[in-house]
Amino acid sequence: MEMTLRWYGSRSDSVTLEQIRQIPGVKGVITTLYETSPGDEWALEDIRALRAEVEAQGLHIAGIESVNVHDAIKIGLPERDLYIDRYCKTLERLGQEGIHMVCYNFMPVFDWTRTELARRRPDGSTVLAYSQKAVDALIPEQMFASIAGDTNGFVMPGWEPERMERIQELFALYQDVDEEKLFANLKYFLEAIMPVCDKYEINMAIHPDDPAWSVFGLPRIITSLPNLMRMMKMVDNPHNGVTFCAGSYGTNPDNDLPGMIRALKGRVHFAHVRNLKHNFPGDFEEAAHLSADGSFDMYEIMKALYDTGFDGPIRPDHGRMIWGEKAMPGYGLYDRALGAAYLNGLWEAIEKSAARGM
Ligand code: DNO
Repeated sequence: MEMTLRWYGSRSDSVTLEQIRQIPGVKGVITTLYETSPGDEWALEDIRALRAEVEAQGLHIAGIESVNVHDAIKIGLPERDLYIDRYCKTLERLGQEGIHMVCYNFMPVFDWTRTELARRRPDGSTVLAYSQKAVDALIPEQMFASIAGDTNGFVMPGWEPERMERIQELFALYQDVDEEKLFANLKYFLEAIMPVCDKYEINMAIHPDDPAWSVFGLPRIITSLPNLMRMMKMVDNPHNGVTFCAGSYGTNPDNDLPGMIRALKGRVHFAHVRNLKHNFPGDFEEAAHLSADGSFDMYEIMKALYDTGFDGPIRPDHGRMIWGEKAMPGYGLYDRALGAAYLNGLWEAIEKSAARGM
């Protein structure tokens, strides 16, 4: 595995490359062209400039999160072929620039969903949280407004204001898309991009739906092991893989996280490892990475990655806001750096125990 940190680029992130390279063991960043929109074809010179900027700090681009998929592809509209074509061109250029892992998602309308961006915990830190009761009390149009005040002035990925303005229109377009249709549209997309992935050795890593169930009646399919196995078999190519995001799958306590990793052996191309605390059914909040602070056994998650020979990029995921930092919710420097150090420690212990036959 390679420890990395997500970085939104110098125009959008409060965290700098100079800071990232001082986190022990972090040599790679996971980044994107944050100013692009889903459906854009990425220009080679923009990819090159991003790469040069990262490499000038002695780091490298370990993968892209995300090259977003246009809604026409998810809905299956006639213009999807045009957007797939652009997606392929983007993949081709990333491959040419030595980038071989691309994270994306197939969630309709909303990317990840939280109802609070700054829930206060007893130690004074703040975290992202989700309450099903709060979602049930909202209509989708209110969702964005309800969290907009807590973003610390940052544009949250997946929650861009332009996107939120089109919510009603998007809901109407998804009206006839059920789970079966969404699976079929995902298959169509994957089959179309696999030849480029084969040629440029690009590992596609689908991000789970977060939370791992339907929100506002929209279909969501990347939620559980049976659905993942269906997706892996549906396009049985090693480049069709997953982002194992512990925090997203773990929203559903029925998902056995280490068991899922083991079952997906060889198809986990990217890992987001973080912890959550389940308070009661339908209410969870994010926690520090440490096992004891939340509901997951982080050792077992890292052990499953180790045992299955995981060799892709890994990153600590959403951190708490601590020590007075003002950053994009979930993406400050301090708690993610603590997370990286902790995950590196678990990995070193697992590796050494294995070498000693323990
Ligand atoms: C949230 C992230 C997601 C993720 C996308 C991948 O913090 O994990 O926004 O990047 O779903 O396309």
